[in-house]
Amino acid sequence: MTRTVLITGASSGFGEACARKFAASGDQLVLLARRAERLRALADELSSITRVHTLSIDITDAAALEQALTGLPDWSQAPDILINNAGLALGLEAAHEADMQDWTTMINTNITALVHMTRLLLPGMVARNRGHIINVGSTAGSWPYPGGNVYGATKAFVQHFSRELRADLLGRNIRVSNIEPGMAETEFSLVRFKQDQRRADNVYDSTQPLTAADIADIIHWVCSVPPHVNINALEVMPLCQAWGPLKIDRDMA
Ligand code: NDP
Ligand code: 8X3
Repeated sequence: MTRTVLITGASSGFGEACARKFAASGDQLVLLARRAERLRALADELSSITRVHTLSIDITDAAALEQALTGLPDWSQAPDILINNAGLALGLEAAHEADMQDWTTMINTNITALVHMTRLLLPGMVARNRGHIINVGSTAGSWPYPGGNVYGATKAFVQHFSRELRADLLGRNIRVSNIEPGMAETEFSLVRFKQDQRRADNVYDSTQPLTAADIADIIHWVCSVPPHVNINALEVMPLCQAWGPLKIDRDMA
């Protein structure tokens, strides 16, 4: 069966890789991001194998989001799968030094826009009694690290919101899954460090991080298990990443 998949943050990284993966399995796509040219190039490439519609909007613009969804072409008006992937980290400063605007942007994108998109699509899924919401959380939602502060907290929200959705949707054929990746090489660090390429490269130096394709393969699989199976959460790290011991400051005594 051909599924309609709406992917937010489809202009790079996980979202772009998901677009390629779902297109390859014959699913039709609605792709959302701000960078129109990136989306257009991807749509041009994939339109030889499937139907693609693009929404070049800022997902934090509530009015633009609502308008874009009301203007969807007929074939794409009933998404079977929503991949809530658009998101970002900004900065790695300690909480007392972080930029308040960065915090606001992360909250608006990773929490408010994700909730808004979900609220807009969920009534249709409930009416059709069919759907799957994939939220892209992070290991940062479970495991704090210095400088993660608001970013990690937004992903903790996404983790718990995913569980709350499952509770509300019990008894319906609607699945909810939170995918929680660790270190993956995408444009994530370039965005976090505000286009400082050297700083971004340092994050992945001498490691073998996850790739966007790794995550797309996992999301595609989570959407392809039998309909009675719900993957609630899936945490994944590269083999080269794990926890360290809790820190102890021995100068404080
Ligand atoms: P990228 O920076 O490569 O991709 C982020 C995507 O989000 C882009 O397509 C970007 O598009 C889109 N986006 C950001 N802000 C907005 C906005 N206001 N409106 C519309 N689209 C927006 O990073 P990743 O692929 O790594 O990130 C995808 C998700 O995965 C994020 O939620 C991130 O937090 C999460 N994640 C990433 C990890 C990693 O290590 N890479 C690990 C765990 C989770 P555009 O700029 O064109 O708008
Ligand atoms: C992205 C992974 O560890 O940089 O969510 O926060 S991390």
